[in-house]
Amino acid sequence: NEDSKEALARQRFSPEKIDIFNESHTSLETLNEYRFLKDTEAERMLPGIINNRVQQVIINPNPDENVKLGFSKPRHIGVVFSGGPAPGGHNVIAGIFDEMKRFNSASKMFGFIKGPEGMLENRYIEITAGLVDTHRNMGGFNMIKTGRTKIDSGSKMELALTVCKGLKLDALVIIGGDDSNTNAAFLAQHFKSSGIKVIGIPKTIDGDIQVKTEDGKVLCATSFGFHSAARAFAQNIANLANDGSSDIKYWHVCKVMGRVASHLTLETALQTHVNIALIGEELADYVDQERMSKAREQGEQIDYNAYGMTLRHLSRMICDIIVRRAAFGKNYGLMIIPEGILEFINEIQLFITKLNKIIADYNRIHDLDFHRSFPTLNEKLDYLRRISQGMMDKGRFPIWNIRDDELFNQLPGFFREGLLVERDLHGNFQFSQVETEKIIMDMVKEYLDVLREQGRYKVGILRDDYVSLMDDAGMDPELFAPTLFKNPQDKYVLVKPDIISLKTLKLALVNAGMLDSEEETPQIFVNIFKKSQAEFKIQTHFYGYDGRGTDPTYFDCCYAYNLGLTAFHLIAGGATGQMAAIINLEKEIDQWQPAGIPIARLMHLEERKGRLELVMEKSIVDLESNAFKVFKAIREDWVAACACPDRFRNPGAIGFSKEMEEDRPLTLQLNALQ
Ligand code: FBP
Repeated sequence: NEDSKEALARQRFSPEKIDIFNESHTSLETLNEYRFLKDTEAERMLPGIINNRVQQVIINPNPDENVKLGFSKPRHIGVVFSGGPAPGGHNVIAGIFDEMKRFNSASKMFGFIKGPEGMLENRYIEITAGLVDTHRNMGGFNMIKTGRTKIDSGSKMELALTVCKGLKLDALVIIGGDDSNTNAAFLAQHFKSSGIKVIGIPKTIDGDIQVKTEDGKVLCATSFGFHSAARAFAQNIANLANDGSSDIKYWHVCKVMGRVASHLTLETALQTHVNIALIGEELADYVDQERMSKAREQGEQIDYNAYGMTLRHLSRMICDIIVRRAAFGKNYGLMIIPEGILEFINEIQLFITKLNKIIADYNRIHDLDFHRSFPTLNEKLDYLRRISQGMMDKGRFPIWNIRDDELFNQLPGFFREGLLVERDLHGNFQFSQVETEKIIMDMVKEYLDVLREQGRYKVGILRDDYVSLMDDAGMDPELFAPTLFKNPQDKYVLVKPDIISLKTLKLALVNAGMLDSEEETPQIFVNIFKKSQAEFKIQTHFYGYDGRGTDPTYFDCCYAYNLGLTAFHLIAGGATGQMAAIINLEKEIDQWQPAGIPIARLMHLEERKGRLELVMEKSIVDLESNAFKVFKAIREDWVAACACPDRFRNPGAIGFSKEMEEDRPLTLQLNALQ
C-alpha cells in the first residue's frame, strides 16, 4: 500500500510527543519508592543490573555546558526487532532516530537484519532519514525484518559483543516481547564492562508485558501493538457479526492470538460484545464444586487438580448458550476462543508439560533432535508408547506411564500432532500451530447431537401472535415452548416450557405476582419450534498474523514513537538493563511519564524445554481487574438468549486520528477506574 493515499497520509503524520521531549536536554531521576521483589536466581545471574531502580526522565536542572555537551555527543545506536511483528515498531525506530538526530546530526543508527540472527551474523543496514520517512506510522517490521533467534550462550553473547564493538555502538535497543527483553537483560549484563548500553522496548500484540510494583502501582500498562491488533480483530469480528446476523445460519468461531494470556480476547470481546468469549485464566480458576463435594462425602482424598475445567465441561458450557439462543430463533452467533486456552485446561496442560520435558530430555540425553529422530506422528507415538512400557530409555521417563499413553491416544490424531509440534527457539509451546478451535467445536457438535436427540436443541421462531384466543384444544406440547410473557412493565418474562394453555399460563403468572388477576389478558409472545431438526453450522476463523501486520492505531503511533524517544533519553542518561516505559498510559498524553524499568527485577524462573530458566515474567489476565469484572458482569447480556435484539457492537475501522477511534484500549481504561 506504499502509494495509497492512506500510506502517504500516514507517512506525513506526526505523533503527539510528551512535553518533556521538546526540552533541550534531560536527566534521569531514580525513583526509590517503586519496589519489586528480587529473584535470587536473577541476583546470581545478573549482578551488574539487578540493583537498577526505576528511572524517570526529567528536565536536566544542571545548566553546566559540559553536561549538555556530554548529552548531545554523537552516538552510534543499534536497533533490532525481535519476535513477532507488532504495529508501531517502525515508530520506535523513528522516535530514536529523530531524537538522536535532533541532538547531534552526526549520530548514526544501524538496524540488524532479521532480528538477533542479523546481530550474530553481522548483517545490518544504516538507517537513513529516507528509510525512516517511508515507514512512519506504518505496520509490520519490514524495514529491517525480524526473527526469533535466542542469544542464549556465552559464545553467542561474545559474538554479539564483537559485532556491536565493530560498529562502535554506544547502545543497542532491543524491540521485543518477554523473551526478547530476557535477551536484553542478559546482553546488558554481558556488555556492562564494555560500556555499551542495552535498552529493551515492550513490544507484543499479546499485551502480556505489564509491570506493577510490589504495592500495585502500574508502571507499564501494556505493550505497544496490543491496541492495534485488538482493534483489527474487533473490526473483522464486527464484520462477521453483521454477516452472521444477516444470513442467520452460522456460528462464527474466532480463534484469537495471544499465546498464553487472554488479554486480546478480553479486549476484543469488550469491543464487539460477542455472544461467547472464553477467558483462559477464568477457566483455570474453575473448580467443579459438585464433584469435589461428592468426593469429599465419599471420604476420597481431594486432589484439587482433578476438579478443574475439562474440555468436556467446557464444550457443555458452550452448548448451553447455543441451545438457549436457538430457542429464540437465533441459531447463529459469535464466539471468541483465545489461542492459548489449552494452557489453562488442566488435563491438556499436563500433557503439554510432560511432552515438553520428554522432548527436551530426549534431546539432551541422546544429543539428538526429537523431531528429526521421529519425523512422523506414528513414529513419535510409537516412541511414547515404548517409553510408557519401559521398552526404551528405561526408567528415564517415569512421568509417562501406560495410563498417560492411553489417555493421550484417545485424543484425535490432529490434536496429538498439535501437542507434539516443535517448540519454538525459546522453548515456548506454539499455540498458533494447534487447531484448538477444532477440538473444542468437535466436542460441541457431538454434544449438540445428543441434545437434539433428546429434543432439547431446537430452533424457535419468535412470533408475536396475540394468543388470547389460545386454548388447550389441539396443542402439541412439542411445538410450544418456551413462551414469553410481556408484563405490565413491558419486560419479557420466560415462562416454563410445560405451560401451554392460556388458562394455566394466567394462573402461573398470577401466582408469580406478574399478573393482577386471571381476568386480565396478558400479551404473550409464543415461541414456536420448528418441527425440523436444528442444524448447527460453523465457520472458523483465525485472527492473529493479520493483526500483527495491521497499521498502528493513533494510540500505538504515539505510544511507540514516545517509547523510541524515551529509549534515546535513557541511553543519553547512561542507563542500561532498563526497559523503556510510559507511566500513566491510560491517561491523556499530557500526563504520560517516560521512564526506565529494571528488567532484571521482572524476571523469574519458568519451565522452558523441560528445564527451569530465568525469563521475564508474562502477565496474564487478572480476574480481580476491573476489565475482567465488567466483562463478567455484562457478558450474559451479550449472550442475548431472549426475544431482544443482539448486542453486537461495531468499533469501526482503525484510524490514526484521535477523533476517528477510541483513543486507548478499553481494558486499560477500565483498569484505571478506581
Ligand atoms: P511475540 O511474543 O514475539 O510478540 O509474538 C507473539 C505472537 O504473535 C503470539 O501471539 C503467537 O502465539 C506467536 O507470536 C506466533 O509465533 P510465530 O510467528 O512463530 O508463529
